[in-house]
Amino acid sequence: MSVRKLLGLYACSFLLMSTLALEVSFPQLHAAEKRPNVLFIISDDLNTSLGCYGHPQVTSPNIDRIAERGVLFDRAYCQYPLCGPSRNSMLCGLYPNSTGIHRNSQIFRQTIPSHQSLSHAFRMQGYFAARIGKLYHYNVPKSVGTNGHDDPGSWELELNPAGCDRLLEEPDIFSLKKNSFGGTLSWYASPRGDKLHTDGMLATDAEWVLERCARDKERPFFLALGFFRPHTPYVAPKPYFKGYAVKEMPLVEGVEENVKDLPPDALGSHKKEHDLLNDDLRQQAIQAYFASISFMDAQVGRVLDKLEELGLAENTIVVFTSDHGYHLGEHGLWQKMSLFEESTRVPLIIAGPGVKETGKVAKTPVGLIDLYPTLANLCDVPTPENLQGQDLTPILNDTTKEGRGWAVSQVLRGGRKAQRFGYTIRTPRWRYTEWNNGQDGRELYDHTKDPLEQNNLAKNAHLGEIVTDLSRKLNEAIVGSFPESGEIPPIRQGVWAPNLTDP
Ligand SMILES: [Ca+2]
Repeated sequence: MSVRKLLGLYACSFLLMSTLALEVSFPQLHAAEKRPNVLFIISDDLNTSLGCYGHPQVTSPNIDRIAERGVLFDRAYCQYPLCGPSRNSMLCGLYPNSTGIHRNSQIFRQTIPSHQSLSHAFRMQGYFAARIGKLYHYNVPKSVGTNGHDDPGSWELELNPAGCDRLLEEPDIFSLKKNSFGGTLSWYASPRGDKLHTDGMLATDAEWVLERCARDKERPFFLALGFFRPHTPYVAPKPYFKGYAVKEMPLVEGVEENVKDLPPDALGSHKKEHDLLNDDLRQQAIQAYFASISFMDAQVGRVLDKLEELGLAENTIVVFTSDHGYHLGEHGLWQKMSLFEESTRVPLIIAGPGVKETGKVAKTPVGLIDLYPTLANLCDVPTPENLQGQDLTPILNDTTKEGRGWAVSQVLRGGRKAQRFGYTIRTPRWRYTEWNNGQDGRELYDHTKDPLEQNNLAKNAHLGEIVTDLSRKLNEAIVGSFPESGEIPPIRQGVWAPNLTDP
């Protein structure tokens, strides 16, 4: 037999075996045209200051469009009010006690390296999975233009544009703390147009990826798009500032009176430089935060338009969310890392195939942890057995369904030697919080009378039974937030953990 014939036979049998392997590994590939795509949009540090969430001033016509054709979750909560821990939890479908990630600049491959992330599970079923911008943790703005603390195994394509906000304008940005932009309040009304900004470039890249996805009719896609705004620095093109007159920006009144009944850890996210704020600076900061939201919303609109133009909208599930909420002066706090409603509550909207109750609002508390099992179910993607969230599909079909009926969030206080957790549970009526197992204080708020959480009822004798009941519920949820071993997985150095060095 000639070498050529031998090679030919080998090639034939290899092809045959490859085809068989494909049949075995990807049994659903042939049904690809029926499987829905996923467009997963996440904004950074965005609270519910959106038109569709009833905000009286912020305009967000494009995110509102998603809500009109989907289900809006009115009580959706992050599991940890900080970028890295929240995103690892959401994308792993595990509580932070099970990912082992409670701080930024870490990735779950350091703690649970063999776990399949959300998009990894889609990849295993033949989906094309792409990331544009911030999905896992990124230092903003330092890591913009890099992979940040990304997990390469989650994606087939990663795009990291950097715009004028990162490359040109930093010397012009006003900041409460000199030369610090991402960690503190900082803002700038840019003279440059949308498409020169990082988030504008993200939308342009998303258009490009969608055009290529549209050509491949056989292969569904999971496109994850992580916008950076309204994370600090609040940089947006000037025209977006015009809709928000500085003097009309809302100031929080009566803070001193309000915080008297709070345990110190409840206010542990306060930063020293926030004491430099006066009312004028507060209003300027809020104006820039709102402008950044409207700018980001316009970029979301460009991507939605492209989805429609390409005829992809009908078979694409669109998710819009954020990694945690944000304070704008409530309880004297700014930014994130508290367990109050403003810091834990996130926008969450799911639209597209499989969502029956279009334009409806679901009131039952849910968590970002629920996204993984929900999207996997909607797309018939098998998941790891240890996921800890619930499938929201029944609520997408009937928004009066209660599901689990509560959501839990946690946060770390103290330095590495004195670290202790605070945990909070949100039910339809109550928020109940325990600091360091209750040893460092408790909080109880009745949302039917006190939506701004200004009256801590934890010490009211006549609510003793409520406190006992919620404490039991919270502590059961905490036990359930750990892996089967009961131990938080340690951070391991030297395991596969690429891209962990900041530029
Ligand atoms: Ca964030």
